[in-house]
Amino acid sequence: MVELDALISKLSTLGFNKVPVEHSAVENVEEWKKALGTVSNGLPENYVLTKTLIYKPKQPKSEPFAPVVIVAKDDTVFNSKALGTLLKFKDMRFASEDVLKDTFQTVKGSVSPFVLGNVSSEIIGNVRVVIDKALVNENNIAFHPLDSLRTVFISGPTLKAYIASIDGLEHVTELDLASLAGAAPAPAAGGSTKVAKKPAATEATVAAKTEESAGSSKLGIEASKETDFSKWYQQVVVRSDMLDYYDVSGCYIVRPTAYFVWQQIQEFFDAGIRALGVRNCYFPMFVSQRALEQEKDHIEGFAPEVAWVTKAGTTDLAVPLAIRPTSETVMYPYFAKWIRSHRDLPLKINQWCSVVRWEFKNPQPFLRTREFLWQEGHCAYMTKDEAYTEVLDILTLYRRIYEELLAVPVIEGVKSEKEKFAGGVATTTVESFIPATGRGIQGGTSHYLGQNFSKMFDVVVEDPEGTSTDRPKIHVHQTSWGLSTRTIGVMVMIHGDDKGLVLPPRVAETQVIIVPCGLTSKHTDEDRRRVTDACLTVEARLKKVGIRADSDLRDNYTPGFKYSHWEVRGVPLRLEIGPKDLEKQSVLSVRRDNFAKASVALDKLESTLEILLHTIQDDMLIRARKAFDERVKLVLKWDDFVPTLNSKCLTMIPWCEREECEDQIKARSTRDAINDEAEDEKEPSMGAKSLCLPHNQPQDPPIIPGQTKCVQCGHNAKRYALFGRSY
Ligand code: 86X
Repeated sequence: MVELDALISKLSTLGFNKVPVEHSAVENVEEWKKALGTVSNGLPENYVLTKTLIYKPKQPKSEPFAPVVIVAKDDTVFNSKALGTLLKFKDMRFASEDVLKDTFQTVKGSVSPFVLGNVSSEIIGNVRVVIDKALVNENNIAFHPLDSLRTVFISGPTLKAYIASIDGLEHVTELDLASLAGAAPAPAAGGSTKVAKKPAATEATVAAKTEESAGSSKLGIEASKETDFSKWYQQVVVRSDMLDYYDVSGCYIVRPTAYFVWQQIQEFFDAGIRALGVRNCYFPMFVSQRALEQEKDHIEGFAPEVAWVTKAGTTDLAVPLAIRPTSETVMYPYFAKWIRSHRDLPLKINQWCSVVRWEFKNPQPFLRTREFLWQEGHCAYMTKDEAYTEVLDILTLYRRIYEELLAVPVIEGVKSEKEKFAGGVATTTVESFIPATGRGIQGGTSHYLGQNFSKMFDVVVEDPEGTSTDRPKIHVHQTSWGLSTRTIGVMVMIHGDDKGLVLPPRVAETQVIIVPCGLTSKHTDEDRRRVTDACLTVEARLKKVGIRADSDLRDNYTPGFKYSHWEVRGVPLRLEIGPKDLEKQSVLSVRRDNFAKASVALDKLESTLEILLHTIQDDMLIRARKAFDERVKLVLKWDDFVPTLNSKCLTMIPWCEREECEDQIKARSTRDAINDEAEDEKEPSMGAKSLCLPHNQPQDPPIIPGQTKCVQCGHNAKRYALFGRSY
């Protein structure tokens, strides 16, 4: 696809010397006028708006596909039938959305002459371009470069030079389109019958209608990650086929592409915990009211989120049943039953399941959903040390899931008193960061519960050191830990780009997509078969060495369409195979993460691609870590704290660790409180929380006990803490 930067630099070689003007997305000329009316900088004094219409004339099957692209002044009314006659086409019809996307890689509402740059070499020779004479002497002609969020103003000569620069484009005509108004077909010789402009139900009306209903064809990504992050995220998760919306608010369908990622996480984690002696199991999803309330204290704050089943058919249940929001109250009564002697310890179990928390905050695919998939591990030990060791072992596994599978860097640490799980003694956490919004996000938690729950649920063993007459009871030391499908949302947010999803190879269901290309009408069926065979051979060779490869041999789609199709879906590597590649005994690889192309010799196919996939995986983590590191700022005085947050960064501060101070930090960093107008309504205005006290403390400058002061309150600082606005 034509890229904005490339387009602008090309235009500048053709006499264009302005920058594109940005505005809200527009779907028709009225909205366009309005949007430009709100632009304060960069608007020329006089300009004309345009419409670019694409037709697919009805043709005999024997003729090659010949779309017609009309570039006209927005208020030019013309008769398409007359134009058709002129161009020797019987029946002019608007091109379908399929043609827009397959041939021009665009969608309604974003069509401009620049989509000509997307047309494949097989088709471009048959495309007819008609330029409205009313445009050619204009100085500032408005077009959307690639999407409807921007406008460029170019001159008539630049427009013509651009069109002339398209390789292989042969049929370009300038026409006085307005003269084609009226019902009568114009004479075939291109003579212009002057007929008064007639507001007939001609193309102008039809075009306006189609532009209004433009919306999206739901294929490519229209929103920009940079300027409209939340819309971008929604489009990416849906259009990459990761997820679909469901008719229960806050609930989403996890589709195979995303579920595959989850299964890779499951496989890795299951192997990890098995090595630690943890066994999988499954407990019921229902909790009786009595059991749930057994740990009333810690449940209290959560009560509004608990979902209840109260009926079977029309009959009220005798006792309503809660659906587990987490399984402490489900499991721990059975810990009490199963654990009698120290020989029953340690007890280490994990379950993969879904839980339900009926939140009322605005839901977000993967990040905040009313039902979500997770694993919850629950273990019981004789001693604190054993328990705490496991807490940290699990945290390491969580970090490795993020870093090694999802290519997402995290910071390990421990939560503050205010942010820890209230039912436990200490909460350790892996914290990640979404650069696009500047917000931190908790990635997973591993708790040391101490003896709090064992006291509530009476999970005890007899002291093995005791005598036969005096065996005091010892409450066990417990841990619990959980990681959810939020992982997937974090991965999408960090790696995705304006073309869609970018998957790290380790979690991509398809790691390599093979696309045949370079076949033109000049090639024989034999050539075609040779290319297809080569694709299938390459696929088989890759599968044999464990690379998840697939070929896209659909014959009703152009290579360009297939490229975008797999780009939106995040496939890490594309192989293009054409007749010329086969002559050279090589194929062309194109990386999804940075679009780098390389020629791959067929005799080194397997080893080269194994290395390439590892390189992509590694580069993605390196790139993400760099973006993270750049945005964690050491802040040593309060005056820098809020400005740092406002520049979409996290802060690392010497901190006293007092809850009162944390409350003050939150209050003082809320935008309202500081009267700082949000530049973007969608930016977080909430105050900062402590995200964690990192295990890995900054060393420079060191915290000197009794000397280093807390950045906010001036009390003695204990450790560095990571603070930020967060999800
Ligand atoms: C806290 C604690 C803990 C096992 C984990 O963080 C990892 C896996 N559990 C979960 N928590 C609740 O206890 C809770 C309870 C109720 Cl009733 C609720 F509606 C929501 C909850 N959310 C979190």
